Amino acid sequence: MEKKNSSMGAGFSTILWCVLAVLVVALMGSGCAGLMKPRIHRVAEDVFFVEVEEFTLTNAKVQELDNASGGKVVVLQDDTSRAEVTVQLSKGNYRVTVYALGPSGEEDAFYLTVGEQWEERLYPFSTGEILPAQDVSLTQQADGPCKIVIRFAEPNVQLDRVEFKRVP
Ligand SMILES: [Ca+2]
Repeated sequence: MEKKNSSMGAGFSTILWCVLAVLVVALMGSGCAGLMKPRIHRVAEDVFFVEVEEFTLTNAKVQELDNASGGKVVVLQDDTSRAEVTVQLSKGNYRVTVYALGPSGEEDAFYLTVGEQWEERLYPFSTGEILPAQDVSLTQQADGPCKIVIRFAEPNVQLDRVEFKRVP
């Protein structure tokens, strides 16, 4: 009887340890995804950018590119691909601009969602070099997080960086 109890106890504590281990791994995993802050590259008092290669990437490839900011760009592979990041913004108005290289007119479009706003289909102003796409206006209602999501629209688009410019 005593023996049975102690083996049950051992089994129970083993289960507890397993549950604990799973929880720790899950928490660490979500912590890395949720709390990891992108590096902010400030270029002026009211302008900074984040590298797309430092976003959380799903089904996307990081490539080296000499002229790119940080020497790297991201290529989304297909409809399931996305690049997302959460930045902390002070309350205010911003223009958000994605810099990207589209090899051709059929390989330059992507979808951008800024905060709670509608998703927009964008593309750089021209092809063959890293150029800004149309900027998106954002009003950040309070100091806090703003999520940026870039999704696949056309193949081979090379996404370099996302710039935030504070505007009046
Ligand atoms: Ca880059």
